[in-house]
Amino acid sequence: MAIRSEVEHWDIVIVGAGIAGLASAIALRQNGRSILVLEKSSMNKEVGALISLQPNASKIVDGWNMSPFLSEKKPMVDEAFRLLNVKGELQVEMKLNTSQFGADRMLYHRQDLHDALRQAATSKEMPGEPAVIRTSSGVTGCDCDSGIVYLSNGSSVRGSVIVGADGIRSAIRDEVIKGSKSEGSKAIPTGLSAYRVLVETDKLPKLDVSEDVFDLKRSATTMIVGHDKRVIMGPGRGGEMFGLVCLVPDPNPEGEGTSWNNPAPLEEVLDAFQAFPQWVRDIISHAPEAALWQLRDIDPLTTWTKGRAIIIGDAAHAMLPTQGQGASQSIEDAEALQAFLSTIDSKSSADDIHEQLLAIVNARYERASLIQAYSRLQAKPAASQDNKTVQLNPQEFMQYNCNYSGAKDWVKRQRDAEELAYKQTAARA
Ligand SMILES: Cc1cc2nc3c(=O)[nH]c(=O)nc-3n(C[C@H](O)[C@H](O)[C@H](O)COP(=O)(O)OP(=O)(O)OC[C@H]3O[C@@H](n4cnc5c(N)ncnc54)[C@H](O)[C@@H]3O)c2cc1C
Ligand SMILES: *[C@@H]1O[C@H](CO)[C@@H](O)[C@H](O)[C@H]1NC(C)=O
Ligand SMILES: *[C@@H]1O[C@H](CO)[C@@H](O)[C@H](O)[C@H]1NC(C)=O
Ligand SMILES: *[C@@H]1O[C@H](CO)[C@@H](O)[C@H](O)[C@H]1NC(C)=O
Ligand SMILES: *[C@@H]1O[C@H](CO)[C@@H](O)[C@H](O)[C@H]1NC(C)=O
Ligand SMILES: CC(=O)N[C@H]1CO[C@H](CO)[C@@H](O)[C@@H]1O
Repeated sequence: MAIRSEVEHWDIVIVGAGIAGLASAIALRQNGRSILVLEKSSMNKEVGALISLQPNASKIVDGWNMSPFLSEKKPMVDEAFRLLNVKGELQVEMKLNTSQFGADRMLYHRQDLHDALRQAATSKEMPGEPAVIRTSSGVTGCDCDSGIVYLSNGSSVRGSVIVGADGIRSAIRDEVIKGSKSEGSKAIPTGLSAYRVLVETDKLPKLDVSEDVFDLKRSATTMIVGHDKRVIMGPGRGGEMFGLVCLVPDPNPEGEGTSWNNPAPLEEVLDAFQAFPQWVRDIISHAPEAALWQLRDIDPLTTWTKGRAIIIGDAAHAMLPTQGQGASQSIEDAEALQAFLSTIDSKSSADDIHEQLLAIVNARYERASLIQAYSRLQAKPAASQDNKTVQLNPQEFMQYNCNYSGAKDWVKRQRDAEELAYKQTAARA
C-alpha cells in the first residue's frame, strides 16, 4: 500500500501572480505567516503596456513601503487628463493634483510595476516572512471548505485561506460560485477590442502638432474620441516610452478572445484610425509592433467567497479598461485582505476565517461592482456620429473612483450614511 504523504500546509495560498496576487502577498505579510503564490506561467514576459494607479491606490502602495522597489522604475505622476476630438481640438482638461485626491495618480510600465510588486512580495526587507512564488504551477481547482488547492501536475497543497487572484478566466471562481446564482458565470464579449501600441519615445520624429494641443514630454493622459473609436495614451518609464490603447468595435465578437497578445499589423491599426489626427498616426506608425486584445469582462457575481476561499481582482470583478481602474481595484482588494485578515492566524477556526472573508466582500462589493458598471457605461459611443460633440464626462466618475481611503473607512462611511438616513426618517416621523 502506498504511503499517502502529508499535504503541504500554508497559512495563505494565493493563486495567480498578477497585480492582484502579488499585491495581496505583500499586504498579507506579517510575522509568522507563511504565504505561497502559485502562478501558471513562467512569469518571464509580462504584457508590455502602460498602466495607471489611481490616487488612492497609489497611496495604498506607498503605505506598504514600496518605494525602495518602485523608485528605480521611474514612475511618473499623471498631471492631467486631456480629452480631444478627432480633429485634434482640446475639449476638456482635468488637472489632477495631490491636494484634490490626497495622492497622485501614477503611471507605470506594466512590467515595472509587476517586477516591483514581485520583489517586494519576496524581499527579506519587508515585514513578516517573504512569500514563496512557484511559477509554472497551474491550478485546476480547489475545495473551498478544506482549503485544498489542486495543481495541474496532480499535486496539491492546503491553505488556511485561499486567495483566487487568477484573473478573468479564474479556476477558483468556478469553485466559489458553484451552487450560487452566478454558477457557470464566464468572461463575456463586450463588443470592444483594443490595439496596444508601445513605442520608445526617442524613436519618434518631431510631431506635427502644437504643444498646447499635445506635448509628448508632458506627463499627462490624453484621450482622443471619435464616434466608436478612441485612443488613450501617455508616457511611461520616466518618459522613455509612450503607450497607446486604441479602442475599436470588436472585429470578431464571437471569437474566442483567449489572448490579449495577438500580434496585429500596424497597417490594420492605421486603417482603423484614418479619421484621427495625422500626428497620432505618426506615433503609431513608428511603433515596432501592435497587439490586439479582445476585451472581455464579467457580470457582477452574487458572491466572491465560499468557505476558506475568496476571489479578488479580475477573477471577482473583471472590468473594461475604459477607466483604467482594473489594477487600482486589485490594489484596493489587497488592502482589504490586509485590514480584515490581520487577526487571522494558524489557530483561527474555519468559521472565523469565513466571517472575515465575508466582511471583505461586504466592504468591497458595492464599490468594485459600481466601477465595473461605470466602465461599461464609459464604453458607450464617446462622440456623436459626426464626431462633433464629445459626450464623455470623465470628471463625474473620477470623483467617485478616487474618493477612497481603505476598506474599513468605506464600511464606516456606509454606516454613517445609513445612520444619517435613519435619523432623517426618524426626524420626519
Ligand atoms: C494590456 C493590459 C493593459 C491594462 N491597462 C490597465 C490600466 O492602464 N489601468 C488599470 O488599472 N488596469 C489595466 N489593465 C487591467 C489590469 O492589468 C488588471 O485589471 C489588473 O492587473 C488585475 O489583474 P489580476 O491580477 O486580477 O489578473 P491578471 O493580471 O490577469 O493576473 C492573473 C494571474 O493569474 C495567473 N493564472 C491564471 N489562471 C491561473 C491558474 N489556473 N493557476 C495559476 N495561475 C493562474 C495568470 O497567469 C496571471 O499571472 C490592463 C490589462 C491589460 C491586459
Ligand atoms: C489642485 O486642486 C485644487 C482643488 O481642485 C485646486 O484648488 C488647486 O489650484 C490645484 N493645484 C494645482 C497646482 O493645480
Ligand atoms: C507540482 O508542482 C508543484 C508546484 O510547482 C511542485 O511543488 C511539485 O513538486 C510538483 N509535483 C510534481 C509531482 O511534479
Ligand atoms: C467619426 O469617427 C469614426 C471613428 O470613431 C470614424 O470612423 C468616422 O469616419 C468619423 N466620422 C466623421 C464624419 O468624421
Ligand atoms: C467623498 O465622499 C464623501 C462621502 O462619502 C463626501 O462627503 C465627499 O464630499 C467626497 N469627496 C469628494 C472629493 O468627492
Ligand atoms: C479623494 C479621496 O478620497 N482621497 C482620500 C484618499 O485617502 C485619504 C486618507 O487616506 C483621504 O484623506 C482622502 O480624502
